[in-house]
Parts: sequence; structure tokens; C-alpha cells
Amino acid sequence: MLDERIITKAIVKTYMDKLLDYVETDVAIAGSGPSGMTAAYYLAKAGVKVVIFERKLSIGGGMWGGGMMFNSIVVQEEGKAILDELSIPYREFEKNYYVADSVLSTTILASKAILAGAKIFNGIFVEDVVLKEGKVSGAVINWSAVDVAGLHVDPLTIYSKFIIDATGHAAEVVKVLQEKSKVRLKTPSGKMEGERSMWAEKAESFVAANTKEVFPGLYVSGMAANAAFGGPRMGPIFGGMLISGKKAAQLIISKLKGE
Ligand code: 48H
Repeated sequence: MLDERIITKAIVKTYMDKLLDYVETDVAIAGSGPSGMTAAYYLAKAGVKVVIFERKLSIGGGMWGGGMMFNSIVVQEEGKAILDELSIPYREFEKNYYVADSVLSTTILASKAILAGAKIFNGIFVEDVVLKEGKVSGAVINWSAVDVAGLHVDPLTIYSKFIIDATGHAAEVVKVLQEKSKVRLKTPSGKMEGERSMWAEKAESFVAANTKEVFPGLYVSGMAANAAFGGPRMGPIFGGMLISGKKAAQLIISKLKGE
């Protein structure tokens, strides 16, 4: 016999316990695209307490869709090591061009991150940050459904030693910080530089180089790094997203260790 009340209690209690556990965390990541999930995987693997808040119900961001909804992704030589490390299958198309199934890549990446210890809260978005004494020290979160319905409902707040803006092209966390607090970012102009038009080769090296702290306590990864620091887009080549996520994790791990 199945008791619906027990099903309800099981879901509500475990969810609330999980959420309460993440009111304080080492790292909060906004967005579960490829860079955010890669960062979460490497952070969790290193024993860092990490949570992802994802606006949509589905994880994966722009990875599912491959290029123009042809559901394959391309990864170049530099990113291949991460595919190998995650045991994501691929085949060589031409020298330096490896092709992977975008659905399998997304699901493996998500499961590896979660199994390594990262928590994902989907259907929740980061709408603002906690800014105290010149440092970003938490995330202000709300249900995506509240936003979609246009309801006037105040958010809740979690504390986090570091935040990664992995929200993709929009760099939403950097944007809200700039717009509300008029802070000077660590970009050339002190403001968000904005994404530039397609140049895959340049964009891929740019994203790796510009995955870094954009403001005390706030890191950027993936397309948010290019949007913040003024890099071009690269289309459906995903090596840079994986490398960027790994780099964001490594930078934060070093900071947490006080290196
Ligand atoms: C919580 C949020 C919020 C918010 C957005 O766009 P993504 O896939 O991000 P990346 O940077 O890891 O990967 C980019 C890649 O997918 C891509 O678009 C490429 C390579 N484009 C090149 C080109 O030329 O076009 O994922 C971002 C995720 C999404 O799932 C959003 O729903 C989510 O972040 N998100 N989550 N709070 N405020 N804003």
C-alpha cells in the first residue's frame, strides 16, 4: 500500500534539509551550463562544498543543442583531456576536431558533478548578490516560477565564500552587480566589456585566459567571462567551456587553500 502523505513528507523534508545545508557554502555557481557544471565537478572532487542554482528545470544550458540544434559538440585538442577525464565518448572528425554527442556529454557531466558531491537546485535563479565591505559574499535567490509569474515575492539569501557567474552570454550576476552597486570591475574599463562577434580561435583562448576574479569574491566562467572581459563568441566548440570551468575551480581551490 502506498501512502501519498509519506511521499510528500519524503520530498519536502529531504529538499528542506538539502536547502538548509546550503545556506552557507564555499562556492555558489549561477548556471548549470558546461562551464558551471565542469567547475562544480572539479570543486566537489577536491572536497569543496559547492552548489549550483539553475534558472531552468533542465541542466546543461547551451550544450544540449550542439550547433543550430544538430546535437553534437566539437572539442579541440586542448579540451580533449577533460572529455577523457570525464569518460565522455567522442570520435576524431579531423586532426584537432573531436565530436561528441551533446546529450550524452551533458548528462555525463551533470551526473559526474552530482556524484562528486555538488548539489544542483534547478528552478531557482540568482537575482542579486550579497555585497559587504567591498566583497561579494553570498547569493540572493528566488524561484524562477516567481519571476515568470511576475509575482512580488522577496528572495532568500545564502552565504558563499565565492560565487561563479556561469550564466552564459548574459553574465547576469556581473551585470546586476554593476548595475546596482556601480562598482569598478577588474576589467580594462572597469565595466562589463560586452561579448564580441564570432572568432572561434581567438574566443577559445580568450575564455581560458579571462576565467578569473572579476570582482572580489566573484569569478566568471564560460561565455560570462567573454561577456565580462570583451571576448568574441566561438559557436558550438565546447573545449573552452570545459577548460574555463576547470580553471575557475582550480583558482578557487588555490584561494581556499590560501595559496
Ligand atoms: C541561475 C541562470 C541565471 C541566473 C542564466 O549558456 P550556458 O550554456 O553557459 P556556459 O558559459 O557554460 O556555456 C556557454 C555555451 O553553452 C554557449 O552558449 C556557447 C559556447 N556559445 C557560443 C556562441 O557563439 O553562441 O548556460 C548558462 C546557464 C543556463 O542553463 C541558464 O538557464 C542559466 O545559466 N542561468 N541560472 N541564475 N541568474 N542566468
